[in-house]
Amino acid sequence: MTGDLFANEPPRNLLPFDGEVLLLRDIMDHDAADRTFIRLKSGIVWQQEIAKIHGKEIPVPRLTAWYGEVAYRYSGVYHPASPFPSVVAPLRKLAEDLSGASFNTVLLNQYRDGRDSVSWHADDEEVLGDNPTIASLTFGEERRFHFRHKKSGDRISVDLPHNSALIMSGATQHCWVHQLPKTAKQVGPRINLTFRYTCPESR
Ligand SMILES: O=C(O)CCC(=O)C(=O)O
Ligand SMILES: [Mn+2]
Repeated sequence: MTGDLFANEPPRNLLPFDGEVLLLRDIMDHDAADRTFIRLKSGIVWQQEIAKIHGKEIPVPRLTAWYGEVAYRYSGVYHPASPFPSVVAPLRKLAEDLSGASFNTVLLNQYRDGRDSVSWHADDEEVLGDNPTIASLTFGEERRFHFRHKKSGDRISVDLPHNSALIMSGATQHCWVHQLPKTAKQVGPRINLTFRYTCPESR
């Protein structure tokens, strides 16, 4: 499969050191990708999470959903195990085929417009294990994504197009932080799914 997909342009590591990040384009047939976006947008029960910052309750600037075979505590919110919906199950299989890793949990983000964002962070929680592989699928509007090295401050930017996968592995989460900043441009919605393997014994 990957042989056909990347026959013309094999993906190269976007990071100069301390990790590996590959951008895979056109991960499925164009019509299937458009249908997947529509099904995710209307078929997922999207949540507006509220973060407590210095005692103040602030709506998180994006909509989220979470599914997984194991329970998970994220930003102080307990998510009981809940099965992958029918639109997400084949995307997990695709993410596994593309990355060669296994995933049992997924976090979905919907960025409604340019005011939605996710700020600097690394997905380096203990329950994700050492050097986790994370497959991050994009459908909908293209947005710019940034990496910043935790020690040197080096920065890398990459535009994440519709129907693409960003595969992050090796030391990426330990050595780099990432963000999806707001944009002043008029942009439509973007949906992102980050597939992860969460250690069940760490619940
Ligand atoms: O929207 C993205 O591309 C990334 C989201 C992200 O970093 C996360 O959910 O941890
Ligand atoms: Mn992340």
